[in-house]
Amino acid sequence: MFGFLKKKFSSVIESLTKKKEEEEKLEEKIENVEKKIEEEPKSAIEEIKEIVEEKPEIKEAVEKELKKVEEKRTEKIVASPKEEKISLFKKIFKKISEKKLSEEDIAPILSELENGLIEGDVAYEVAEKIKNDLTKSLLESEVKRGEVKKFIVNKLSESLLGILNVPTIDMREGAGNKKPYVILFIGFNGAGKTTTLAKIGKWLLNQNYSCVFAAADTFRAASLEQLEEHAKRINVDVIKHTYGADPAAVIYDAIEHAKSKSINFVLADTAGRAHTNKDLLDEMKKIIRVNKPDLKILVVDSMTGNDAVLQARVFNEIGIDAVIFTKVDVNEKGGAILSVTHELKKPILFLSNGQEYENLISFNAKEFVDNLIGV
Ligand SMILES: Nc1nc2c(ncn2[C@@H]2O[C@H](COP(=O)(O)OP(=O)(O)O)[C@@H](O)[C@H]2O)c(=O)[nH]1
Ligand SMILES: [Mg+2]
Repeated sequence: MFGFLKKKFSSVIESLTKKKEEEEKLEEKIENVEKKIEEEPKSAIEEIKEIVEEKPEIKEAVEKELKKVEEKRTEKIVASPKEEKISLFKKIFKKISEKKLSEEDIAPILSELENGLIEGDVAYEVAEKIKNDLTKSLLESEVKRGEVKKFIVNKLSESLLGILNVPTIDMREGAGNKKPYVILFIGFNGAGKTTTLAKIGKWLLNQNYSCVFAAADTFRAASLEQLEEHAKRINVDVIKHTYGADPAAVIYDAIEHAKSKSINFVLADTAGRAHTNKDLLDEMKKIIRVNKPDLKILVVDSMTGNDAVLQARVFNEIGIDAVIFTKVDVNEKGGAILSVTHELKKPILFLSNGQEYENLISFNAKEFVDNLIGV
């Protein structure tokens, strides 16, 4: 699951850690030299020379300054008070310190991160946001010695959680206040609506809630039979009309049925045909107008890639309350999850990771992020 993004994150974390550690080492060396100037100016000069050996980009400038210092003769330096010594070396330290981690140093690594994210199906603006967040933290924050990797992992985690931490919704709480609690499953063809609906039905039954299915995908061939098969297997009622019937009326009947039998949940399947979005959306609007569902869940195939954001936008015209991503078991990338949540700002309720009823993971943003960045 999400192996591609995991690999990208881990390689970027390693590279950035290395860069930051180099910066740390340099800082340490500068501190040491500063301390030595008073007691052992000669060896301090030698150490400065060593430092600049590793920094070809500042070598010439520093050596020029060093020459000026040496021209004042080492004896004089030795004899002069501390302040004077430090001021003699001031320009040198400034030159060396200027070469702390700069935007230029980390730009290639962060571009690698951004490209990796985009390749991993993260939308461009989201990848850009993650990159900018990290750049800012790396350039602005003080990092404790030896805690570089932890720092980078935390910053990356903060940025991802900033996208994913959206107040969640618990349908079981909702059902405590309203009977029946009506859930609409919305999404493109093949996204996994019917399968996910059945899984949630089973998940609710396991917790002693009762459900009825509404077969409101009256469009797709075999859709009624598919839902009936699930209903039979887990032993719930299914309310259906014929193919071509008005889906709003099917759901209406299912709600009446639930009321008469005091059933907790109506789980309504819908058609995901996409040949004209307008037809589909008009049909959805009618379903919503007539039945006033309590929860509208968008089911998204996590493999959809960049198109996922477009899908989310199309369906959000009717107002989406929450999202479920399917097929994460076969998804190496996973970026659509970040992009769609960034777009909709709606909670992810579950991840679906297979075709069995129990393949349903309650979504936890922190766990998801920890898994992605290898905590
Ligand atoms: N591997 C995998 N397949 C899934 C998952 N969810 C659904 N599917 C499969 O995807 C296909 C389409 O699912 P379906 O529920 O009919 O989609 P719908 O058109 O949105 O109702 C079916 O073959 C499902 O078995 C999942 O989480 N993992
Ligand atoms: Mg279906």
